[in-house]
Amino acid sequence: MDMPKAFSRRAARALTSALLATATLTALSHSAAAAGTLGSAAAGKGRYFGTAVAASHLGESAYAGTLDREFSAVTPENEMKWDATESTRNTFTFAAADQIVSHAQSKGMKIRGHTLVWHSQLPSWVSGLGAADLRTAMNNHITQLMQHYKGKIYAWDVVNEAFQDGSSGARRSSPFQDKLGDGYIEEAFRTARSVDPDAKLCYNDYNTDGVNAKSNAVYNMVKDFKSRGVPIDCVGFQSHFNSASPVPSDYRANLQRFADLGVDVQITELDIEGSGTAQANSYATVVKACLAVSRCTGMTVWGITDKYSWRSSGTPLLFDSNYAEKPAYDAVLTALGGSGSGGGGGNGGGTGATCTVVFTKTADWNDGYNGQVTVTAGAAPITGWTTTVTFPAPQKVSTLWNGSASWDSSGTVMTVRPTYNADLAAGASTSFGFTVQKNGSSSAPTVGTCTAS
Ligand code: G2I
Repeated sequence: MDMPKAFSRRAARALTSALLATATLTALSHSAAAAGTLGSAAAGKGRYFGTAVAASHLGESAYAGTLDREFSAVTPENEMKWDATESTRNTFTFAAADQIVSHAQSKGMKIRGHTLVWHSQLPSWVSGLGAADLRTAMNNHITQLMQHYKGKIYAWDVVNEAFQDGSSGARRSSPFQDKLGDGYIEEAFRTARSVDPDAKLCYNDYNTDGVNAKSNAVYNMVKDFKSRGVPIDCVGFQSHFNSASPVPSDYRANLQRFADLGVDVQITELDIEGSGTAQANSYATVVKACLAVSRCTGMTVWGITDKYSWRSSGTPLLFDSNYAEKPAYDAVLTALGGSGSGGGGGNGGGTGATCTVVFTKTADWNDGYNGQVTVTAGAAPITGWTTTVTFPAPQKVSTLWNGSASWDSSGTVMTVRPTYNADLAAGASTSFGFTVQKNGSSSAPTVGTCTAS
């Protein structure tokens, strides 16, 4: 009885689905809320769970399917960088980044903008400029990007990796540092605030995850910014770990000391090389650290599948190259308060029963909107489905049609099962809809997993 893990997971899901079909509404609510996905489990803790995304993979159904099922936030991996958006001075190219942004928006995902001012992936024309021209170009670049995405970005990495590694605590040499001096960082943040006052403005770096000379230097800069009223809202901790650079023992304490300065903290590019239990344990440590710091607003892994990771050979992510959930996935889900086994995932029954869900806003007015979720069966016919819809507080659902709802204890996660529309032929769709009172929040809800039987 040595079953491969993926098979036993699917079998467990089939069993879960079968049980759900006959369970009471209350039991349904508990089971579905406990199962969850990374995004829905994180939402239960008031956090987002994001991933870096490459526009070039969005057409791959397993890639987009895993993204849509599991994640509640995205960061374009390369598409918003300077070389991608302004390779020629003052000619802006947004197509690839726009693709990610509209995909994320259609799913109600948060978007982190990455990154405005960085020494790397900088077109050569920038390094050729004199100081005055460089200042103009930097502010223009910030302005054009932030204006293009105004109102759509949760947080921008305004300045990325501006400090040196090692014990010096010094700024890294770059065209900005070398020609404009220390003040360029402050200037970038001030310009950013003036363009999109609603976006959170972050400083983002690596090797700053524990208390060390580099993180001390960033800490002192943030402290200085806060004391002088320079606009900064958050600090990103990239968290690229491996055996040479493991999760530091003072990781949580380091996040906390930054939060204590009055900024949010976010884990922005998490990946941990390794495999099996050791990798899973390290991931759990990181997630628990974020959950222990109330101002840690969310975490982002630096990619979905090992096959597309920037360090693929180190297998640092939560899904293997076939998109199977790794032990690290289970550990993260469990740490987030979801269930690491038998729950989650978009693929339902062991007989090949699967379904997917897509949310669309069908009407929008001052204090309310109508939403519709389309449920589509996969390659096999299905006889039942359930899915979750998570609403940003304080939104309230006033009516639901073509589905039957149960709610989690927080009143934000609605689990929906069919009324008359449980049976779907392979590839066929049904939909349910609802009216929502905004109560001041216009954000879109997030659809969770679709589980079929
Ligand atoms: O290096 C890991 C990350 C460190 N922090 C900042 C992040 O922005 C950075 O991401 C990586 C991307 O994951 C890579 O995908 O940044 C690299 C560039 O510094 C990205 O690599 C580049 C390759 O160097 C290019 O040759 C390639 O054209 O990706 C490009 C697009 O595939």
